Amino acid sequence: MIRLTINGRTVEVSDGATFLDAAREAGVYIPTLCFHPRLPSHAVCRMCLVQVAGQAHPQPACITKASEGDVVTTDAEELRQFRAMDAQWLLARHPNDCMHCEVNGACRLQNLVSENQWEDRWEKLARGTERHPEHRLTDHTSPSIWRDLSKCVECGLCVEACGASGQGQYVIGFAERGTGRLPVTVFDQPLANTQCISCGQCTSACPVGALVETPHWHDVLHTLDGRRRVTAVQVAPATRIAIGEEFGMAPGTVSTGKMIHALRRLGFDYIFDSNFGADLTIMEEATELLGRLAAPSRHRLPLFTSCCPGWVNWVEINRPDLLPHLSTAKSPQQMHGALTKRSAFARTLGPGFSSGCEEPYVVSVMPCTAKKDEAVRPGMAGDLDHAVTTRELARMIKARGIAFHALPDDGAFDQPLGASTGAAQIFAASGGVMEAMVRTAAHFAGVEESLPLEWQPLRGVTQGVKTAQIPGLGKVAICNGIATAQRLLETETWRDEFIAIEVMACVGGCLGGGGEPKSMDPQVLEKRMQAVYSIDKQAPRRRSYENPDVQALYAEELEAPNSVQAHALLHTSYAA
Ligand code: HC1
Ligand code: SF4
Repeated sequence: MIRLTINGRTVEVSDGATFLDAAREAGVYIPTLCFHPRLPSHAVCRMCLVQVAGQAHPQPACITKASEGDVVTTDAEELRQFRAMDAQWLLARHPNDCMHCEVNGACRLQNLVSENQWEDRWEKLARGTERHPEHRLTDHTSPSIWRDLSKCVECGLCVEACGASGQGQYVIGFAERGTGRLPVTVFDQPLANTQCISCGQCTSACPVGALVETPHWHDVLHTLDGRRRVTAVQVAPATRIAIGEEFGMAPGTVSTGKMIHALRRLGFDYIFDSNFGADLTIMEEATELLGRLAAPSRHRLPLFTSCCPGWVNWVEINRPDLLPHLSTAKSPQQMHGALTKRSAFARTLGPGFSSGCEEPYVVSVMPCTAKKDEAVRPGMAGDLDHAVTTRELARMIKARGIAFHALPDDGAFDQPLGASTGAAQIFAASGGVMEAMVRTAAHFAGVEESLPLEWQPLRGVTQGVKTAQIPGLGKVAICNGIATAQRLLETETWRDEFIAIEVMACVGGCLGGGGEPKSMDPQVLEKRMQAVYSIDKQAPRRRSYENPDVQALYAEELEAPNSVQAHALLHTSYAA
């Protein structure tokens, strides 16, 4: 351990801790902009400069390691001057349009300006205009991600999140020097023309509004305000355990009931649960797995899960030879949307769900930016109208002045498209789709009695491959993050070793998705994951085949998993 003093307070930290770590331990606030707890720091913003006794120049607290006996000052007038000068440089090149910015109220630069009363330092200068004319700074070509590089603060967090420290996709990298330096795509192409998989991890890392999810929440509010059709919303399993963070609640707080009340106040007629779709996905996917295991040829094994659209995008872009391995089952979002819009099952809900010219207006709330892309992809476009992120839902709630924290936590989903099991809830965590599938596949294969319900080796947020041997079925693998999947697919053994592989593009699974609240808590993924498994633990039913409304859907309309009727509504195809 190391003992040092910060602003007169003595604090003990472990070897290797930075001054920023030590300050947090001592309860001392140091401003930061380019720092992110889960990505490497490059100390480019200089907001965290501190004075260390005996050193001639201030040091960046985010990368400078503490030493025994250090005496550190964080709030000297000289440091305030340095920070103000750096902020002036950033602000001079930043557009003065906070009121219209997608991250207004959630921007770390805006917060710094407000905390330090730097508003008068906002004298606009042109930004690299010779090298980057205005039309090259904004890019709205992707269905999932918008870029506005005029807002970029050059922190480099998007480059890290997309590249070596995160997704391993290297879609974004720095180009140029000096005032022209910007994180651009390869050959400065619009995002839609690149190998971007739409995962949104760059938007999660961006501290400002340079990278955001393609915003659809304005359209949703507009439609709700002028409502002429029945409106329905479905909510992903990962949203209910994170939406509270947008309203100051601790990571891992389950706020399902408050969220449902908020959606009703926004004006939705029906609040459904994507978890119903997740149970249905398991019925289809488990049946598909057993069918492939029984087939004479192994050429479609191992089966790859297909509910993560970032992963599906990656396969289509990078390894079209693997497309036959993907489950043809649509994701829960798409299954649920297709059912809400086009099934006889939903029509029993009444007028507005009727077939013919009027379909209900259907929205999904997802922790994921790639779900926007999935909602418009060929073969599935039309299953729903808009996919918004958890962050966008928070913006809608704030825009309508709904006091989220004051809402009662007893809201309930509408039925029958709102019933679900614990197996559906664990979809939100890396390993959860596989664990849910094992629970039902084991039942279908007649080996359930001898197997545990919970599979601890498949759980956890640690990056890497998790595996388990399932007696009576075979060995399964989980790739926690797209970079892990890439590494597994480079091995020789994956084809023969596993019967099924789950891939979630984002580390942690959907609970770490690119549309979840941005968090500076280093433990945020663990806390959200605990919340997911606690919901499963308390659920009265924990296996997808036990969902009574899923059973009713098969009995009344679809006959059986993988039937012709099920294929027409619930399955899709892929293209290179
Ligand atoms: Fe997911 Fe899924 S779990 S993909 O992780 O299969 O986004 O939460 O909604 O569709 O149910 C995301 C989460 C989500 C789908 C389900
Ligand atoms: Fe990279 Fe994902 Fe951002 Fe695309 S969405 S640029 S793949 S981090």
